Amino acid sequence: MKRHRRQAGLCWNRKCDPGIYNRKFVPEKMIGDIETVFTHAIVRTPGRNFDRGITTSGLGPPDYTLMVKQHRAYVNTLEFLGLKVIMLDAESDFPDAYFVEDTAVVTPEVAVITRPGAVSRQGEENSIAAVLSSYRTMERIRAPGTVDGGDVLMVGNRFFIGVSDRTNPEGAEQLSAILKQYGHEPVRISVSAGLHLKSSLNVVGENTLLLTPDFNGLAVLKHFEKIVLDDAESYAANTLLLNDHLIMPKGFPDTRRKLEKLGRPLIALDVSEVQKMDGGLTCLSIRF
Ligand code: CIR
Repeated sequence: MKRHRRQAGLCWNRKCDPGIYNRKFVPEKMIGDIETVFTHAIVRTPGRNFDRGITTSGLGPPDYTLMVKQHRAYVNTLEFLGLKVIMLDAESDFPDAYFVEDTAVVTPEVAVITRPGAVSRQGEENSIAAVLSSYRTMERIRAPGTVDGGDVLMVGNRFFIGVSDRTNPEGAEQLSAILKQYGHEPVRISVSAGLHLKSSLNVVGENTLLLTPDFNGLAVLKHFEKIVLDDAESYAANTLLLNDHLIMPKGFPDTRRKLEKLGRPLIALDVSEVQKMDGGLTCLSIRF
């Protein structure tokens, strides 16, 4: 996989709120040799109708003003980490469209536009394709295949693809074939718990995964170091490793202690309103 080296100190946003970070940003220490540096992110403003999105959380009605504030803090964090953020407008027909991650899988070589698994979300991908076509060769998942980007975890050249209620075997097959064409190694995992694969499994270090107990013991993960979450903190599995920093949801002290041992700068963001809509930190952006 292609690696990019960021020019130290040139691209972080000094205007963002430093209060949300627990360490000072040290550009020259930021990029480990083994890690991809992401330079761009696509995000979408949550619409006023975001509370009409799909949810099973049972956490009560979300608050729009708080959601916008939390989303802004998320965008500030991406900018702080050096990413150029491409901000799209809300889509009135698609209340879940700010969960942009589900609409594309982007590798250094190709953008695969998905066909989201929830019928109410099919069509969100069109405006994302228009943006990504300026940056990558384009491929598409076609009917009857469905794929949600939340089911796809990139670990270097390897792509774990969750087969879930949203990503069907046909979609996983199409995505695997495309990824192989571009030299990547797809590995399928059956998603036995949680909405998406990345609701339960994420990469937090070169060879280290953060995962819920449900996914511990999978043979395809046996070569990785693992941090297994306490059941009560399973939501924190959706932690995002981005440009050498870990972005985790606020309010999960046991997970925080475990992640601190990795020695990476840790940023905890309040995403209470996102959680109410079954989403998490990874879902809110497409990073490339
Ligand atoms: C949905 O059910 O599709 C949205 N309410 C939440 C999507 C979250 N996306 C993600 O985890 N990648």
